[in-house]
Parts: sequence; structure tokens; C-alpha cells
Amino acid sequence: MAYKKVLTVQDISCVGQCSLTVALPILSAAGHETCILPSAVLSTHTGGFTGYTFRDLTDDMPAIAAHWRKENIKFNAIYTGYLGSARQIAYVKDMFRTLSAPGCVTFVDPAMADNGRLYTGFDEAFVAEMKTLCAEADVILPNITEACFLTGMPYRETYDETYIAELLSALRAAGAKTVILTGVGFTPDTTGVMVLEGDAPRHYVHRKIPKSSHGTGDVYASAFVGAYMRGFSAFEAAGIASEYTVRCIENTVDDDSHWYGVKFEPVLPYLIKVLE
Ligand code: PXL
Repeated sequence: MAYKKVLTVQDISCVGQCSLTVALPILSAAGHETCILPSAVLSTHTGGFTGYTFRDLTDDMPAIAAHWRKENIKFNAIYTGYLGSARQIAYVKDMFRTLSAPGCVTFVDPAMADNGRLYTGFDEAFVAEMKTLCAEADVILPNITEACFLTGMPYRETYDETYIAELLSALRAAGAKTVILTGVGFTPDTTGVMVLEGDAPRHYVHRKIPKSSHGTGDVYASAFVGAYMRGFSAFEAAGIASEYTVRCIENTVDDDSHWYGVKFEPVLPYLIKVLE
């Protein structure tokens, strides 16, 4: 079995089932050694809670990376999610260059926006830096809103195949290599993922649960990275991550008190089985 050393760089939201509290268990369940670099520590995520704490860890990053270099620690994959400042992006690029083992795969989930809007705390300066990080990554995993911010294309609630094709071309023109564009559906009951690897995009379609759930982008990206690093193709990994994420949402949707994340943990045995 492919046992890879994966570094994931994203925040610790202590409560809220997103970022590292999702990525670490999912990547571990996928069978990989999972190393973490917290970009910030928050008491909760920013999507619905108020009064959360936020400790920016930007200034710790260069010393952590320097220590790893001194110890000659290298990674087979580096996967970034929610970053704590625009300044961190230069440090992350440096890590891509200096902490990659031969054949290292870099994944960037430009976690910064959804439903047409940037998350609280992000601005155009952050978007400009994130564009440069996406151009360096092997695989990017934006949702449609993030793809619009990355390319300058207008965000649309309703769209057709032509709009999505233009969005994918614009991402390519901005330097993206493999693109996993999430939340793409052309019928009311379905959604899916558009996978652009090489020249021809392929659409993985799955059922749509008519309720928006927090943290599912992180669940999706973590499952994708886990599957891809186990040797599945981008399209296969996109399908595995979709089916896992849909089951996590289905496992949560009836519990109105659980509005802040998805109950992904009881579904991990499913993911482990599918990856076998
Ligand atoms: O799931 C993305 C995410 C990660 N981390 C923090 C967030 C969000 C989305 O709102 O607030 C802190």
C-alpha cells in the first residue's frame, strides 16, 4: 500500500469540524503519515460563530520550516487549505521548493470564499497572493466562487456548460495544472465535480442534498488528497471524495443542532473500505 508522508498547512479551528480537525483524521484514515503546520489557531471557525479568537501563526512558519530543513525532513505531498495571512503564502511557496521529496505532489485548496463572497477576514490582497500559489500547485481544488475570485470572472448562481468551460479555461490561463472544480451541477437534483486533467474536462455527477453544510470543502479536499496519494487517478479520487462527502452530509442533515460542520467521523470506515 502507498504510505506517503503528507504535510497539510491550514488552521486549527478548535471547534467546528473544518480544516485540521478534519484533514488530520481523514488523511490518517486514508493510510498516510500526516504532518501538520497550523496556519492559525481559532476558538471556532468563522462561518456562523461570533466572538471567536484568532491567533495568527505566520511568524512561527519560517522557523518551523528551517528546523525541518535542518533535520532533512521532506514530504511526498504538501496540501494547503485555509491560510492565516497573505504573508504566509510566500512561506508556503518556499516550503514547496525546499521541503518536497522527489515526485512530491502539491495541492492547494484556495479556501477563502463560498456562495459568491469572501470569508470574513480575506481581501483582494489575499486573493492576489493566492492566485500566485495556485499557479505553482500541481492540483487546485476551488469551488465556483473561489474560481471566480482567482480568474476575475463574474460569479453566477445559475450557469451552463459554456460558463463552466470558460471558468476552467481562465483557471488554466492563470497557470493551473490539474483543476478539481467543486459544486458543479447542471440539473436541480444533482451536483458534482469538474475534473480538468490534460485537455478534456470530465464531470463526476452525484446527488445533491438541498442544504448547505459547513466544512464540506475541507472534508472533500482531504478525502481527495488521501485517495490521490493512494494511487487513484484525479477522476477516481474526485469520485471517491464526492461519495464520501455526500455520505457525511447525509449523516448530518437530519440533526438541526449540528449546523456548524458534518459528522464525518462515523463515515470514515466507509472511506477506508473504498480505498482498499
Ligand atoms: O472550511 C473553511 C474554513 C476553514 N477555517 C476557518 C474558516 C473556514 C470557513 O469559514 O472560517 C477558520
